[in-house]
Amino acid sequence: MTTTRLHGYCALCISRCGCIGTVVDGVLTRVDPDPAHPTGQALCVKAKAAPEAVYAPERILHPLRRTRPKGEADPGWQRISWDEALDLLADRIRATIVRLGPRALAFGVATPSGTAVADSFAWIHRLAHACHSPNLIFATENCNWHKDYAPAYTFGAGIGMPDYASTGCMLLWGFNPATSWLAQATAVQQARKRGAKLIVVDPRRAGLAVSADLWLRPHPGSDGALALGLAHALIETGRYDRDFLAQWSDAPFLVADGNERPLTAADLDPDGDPGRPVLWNETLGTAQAAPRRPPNASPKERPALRGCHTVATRHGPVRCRPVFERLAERCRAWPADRVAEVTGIPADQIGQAADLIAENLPLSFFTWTGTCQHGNASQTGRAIAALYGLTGCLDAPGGNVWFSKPPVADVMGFAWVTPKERALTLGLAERPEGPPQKGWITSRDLFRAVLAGEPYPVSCLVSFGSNFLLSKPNTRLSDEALRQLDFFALAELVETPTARYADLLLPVCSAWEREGLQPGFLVSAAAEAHVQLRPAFVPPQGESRSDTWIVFELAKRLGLAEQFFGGDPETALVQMLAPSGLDPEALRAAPGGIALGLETHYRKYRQDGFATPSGRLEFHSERLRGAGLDPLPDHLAETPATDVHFPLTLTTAKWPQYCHSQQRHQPSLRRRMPEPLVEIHPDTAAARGIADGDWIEVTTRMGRMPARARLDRHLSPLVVCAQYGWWQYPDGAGDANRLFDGECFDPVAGSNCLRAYPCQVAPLPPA
Ligand SMILES: Nc1nc2c(c(=O)[nH]1)N[C@H]1C(S)=C(S)[C@@H](COP(=O)(O)OP(=O)(O)OC[C@H]3O[C@@H](n4cnc5c(=O)[nH]c(N)nc54)[C@H](O)[C@@H]3O)O[C@H]1N2
Ligand SMILES: Nc1nc2c(c(=O)[nH]1)N[C@H]1C(S)=C(S)[C@@H](COP(=O)(O)OP(=O)(O)OC[C@H]3O[C@@H](n4cnc5c(=O)[nH]c(N)nc54)[C@H](O)[C@@H]3O)O[C@H]1N2
Ligand code: SF4
Ligand SMILES: [Mo]
Repeated sequence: MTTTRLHGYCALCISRCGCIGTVVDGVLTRVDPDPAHPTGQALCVKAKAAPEAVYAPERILHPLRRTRPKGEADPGWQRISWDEALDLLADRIRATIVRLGPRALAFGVATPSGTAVADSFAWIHRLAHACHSPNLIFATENCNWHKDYAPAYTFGAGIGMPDYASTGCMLLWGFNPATSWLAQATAVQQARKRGAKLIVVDPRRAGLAVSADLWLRPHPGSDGALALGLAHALIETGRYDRDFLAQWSDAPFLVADGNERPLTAADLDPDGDPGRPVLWNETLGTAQAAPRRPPNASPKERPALRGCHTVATRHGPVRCRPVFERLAERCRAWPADRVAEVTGIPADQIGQAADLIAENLPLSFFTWTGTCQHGNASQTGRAIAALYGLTGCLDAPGGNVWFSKPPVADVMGFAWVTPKERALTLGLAERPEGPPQKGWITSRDLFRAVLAGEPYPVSCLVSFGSNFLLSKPNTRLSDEALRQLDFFALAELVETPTARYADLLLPVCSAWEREGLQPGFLVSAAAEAHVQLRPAFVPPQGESRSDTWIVFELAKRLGLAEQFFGGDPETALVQMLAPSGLDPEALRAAPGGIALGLETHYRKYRQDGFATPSGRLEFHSERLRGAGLDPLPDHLAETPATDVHFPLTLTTAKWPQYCHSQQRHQPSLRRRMPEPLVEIHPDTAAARGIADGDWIEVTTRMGRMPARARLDRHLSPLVVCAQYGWWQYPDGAGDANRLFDGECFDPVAGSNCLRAYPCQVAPLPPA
């Protein structure tokens, strides 16, 4: 018997937990934590079930071609060779481009935060771009957009990472790391042992909320009101970092009353720079151009943050207020009483939260899908970012920090899609400031193009994972569109409901059967400096191959070998790693990973400014105003609203046993969570004659979904929390996405209202 122990990391979710795999006579038998790894303190049940995932009888092990019409229960899969499969796919891609242009060809990819497709994410984008397709569908608008991209309107970058090692207070907002990001949960617990405070904002008392210093329970979708209310509590008591705001934010910049236009130096002087903002010098009592580079020239020239000032411009007197005054006014609309009314959080808890924050600086925060799967997600994100901006903790020790990352080459090839082609990205015209600017499209836009040819027809979809039928709202639309596609190729591990609409099914090996590069593990300065080339623990099962292999083989057949390093993934990896000074061989020789000697510098803005148009943290965004949007954060209630028929509010959340629609076929995980659950308050249940464990149904104006009731007295009686992603039941049990319409979405980002949707619950009628 030969036993080998191999260093690696679990690639199943964003946590990328360091691990050690045990292989006995070529068979993966177990996976354990690797405590020496920066994210290796613990593993969840999904990693421990790795052998089950590899050897699952449900795995697709050969390329398969459909022989029967779509919609029939049996696709009539015919086994074909890889050569046949790749030739067929290359032919269909070429034919689509010739007939309708590259815009008719869309690519898809599963979420890199909840699958291992992160291994190949960049190469899949490179392929789409090399084909000149402007359309790539993935989950971003409901997933990472609001933490990684949208905050750029305020911070010039994503939210960064809490500096857990030295933070004073942590604010986890619609984020449950105990379920969704084990390495962050571990870091939070370590910080708490050190004495750091924890505030959790979540409609459910889930995960770390149980032991938090303060758990705030907002009504789903009301988070923007809470953020503005907390900001109000800090502003009105003067508990903000005035120096930071005056020097490094746009807080002092004057904006004209009425048209909301920021004044520029050109308003003061015909030779003034129209790109230079204007501030009110409190000492001199006059308006002046802001210094070209902060900090302000002399401490005596104190810029006003408050008040209303009449500025003598070239065109006459103009009444102006500093951005901060305007922000304060927005926040003033949210006194604790009103916030309490809208969020359901007692007013005194809002004061307590503000005190905890102000008395335990530095503050760090993390927010994820609890705030982003909403029709008002962009403004909620702006409000939370503004609240955070007040503390002056951004990129400061113990705040949210952009740790130094291992430098690797950007291989996505974004620039290969010409501006003219890029302009065709679906949804870009409607939401130019959202994900379409990166070529990422929503299911609604893609499926409309497929079904109605609006604004132009899309006929061919090539997707690397993703289970659109279960993960996107408006299941009916997804169903019709997938059926309607001229050609749909899907690279998958198992035959999902989405796969049943594929014309061509390509077998993908699991992460445990392939190499994967992780340049940086996110959760701390040390973790982020760690680079690892995860080895394959065992060879690919059957004829399954990695997504990267498929991309490179397909590229060669499409005549794109040149763009793909001669079609050789190894050469590509060498190129990708080159800026880091590492090469694949060095990494293979150090399977536990290599710690680069990267130093994290704090407050980098003092050198470089923020990556915003003004170089400062921006509470007022001219880019948003220019796009006809509100330049300041605000809170607007989501629609549709509850009514007599649907008086309850439906939200959804994740569970430790599964990622999205995956893993239900793995017996050890299924035993822990055998059936789909819906959480409801005992009073809500009792009023409807529902007992714990009963099968009930949740209905919305879109449809119905059966699930088992789980009573939870910590929930609001008005809130229902469902699971999604179950596809093992014929009547759609546990598939919450059939309950959401997909037509209620955020006007900036296109994110769907998946967390505050009017619903009703009832006992399941007898069959
Ligand atoms: N086990 C597991 N881990 C995962 C994944 C998975 O599917 N399973 N998926 C991965 C991916 S792709 C992602 S994006 C992350 C997501 O990670 P998280 O965002 O942490 O995941 P969720 O549990 O969906 O949502 C977090 C919390 O938001 C709360 N919530 C619901 N509605 C609201 C609301 O209106 N306001 C507020 N403030 N909170 C609300 C829920 O109760 C939940 O506890 O997890 C990643 N990790
Ligand atoms: N109602 C509701 N809906 C949601 C959410 C919610 O909270 N509530 N969360 C949303 C979020 S945050 C996200 S990210 C999306 C996720 O949406 P999807 O990305 O569609 O995620 P899954 O449904 O898990 O489907 C992923 C598929 O990819 C396959 N797969 C796994 N690993 C690989 C791999 O390495 N290569 C390939 N080719 N395939 C692989 C899996 O077998 C699985 O079938 O769902 C969203 N949908
Ligand atoms: S949290 Fe679980 S699934 Fe995610 S990387 Fe860690 S062990 Fe894997
Ligand atoms: Mo996600």
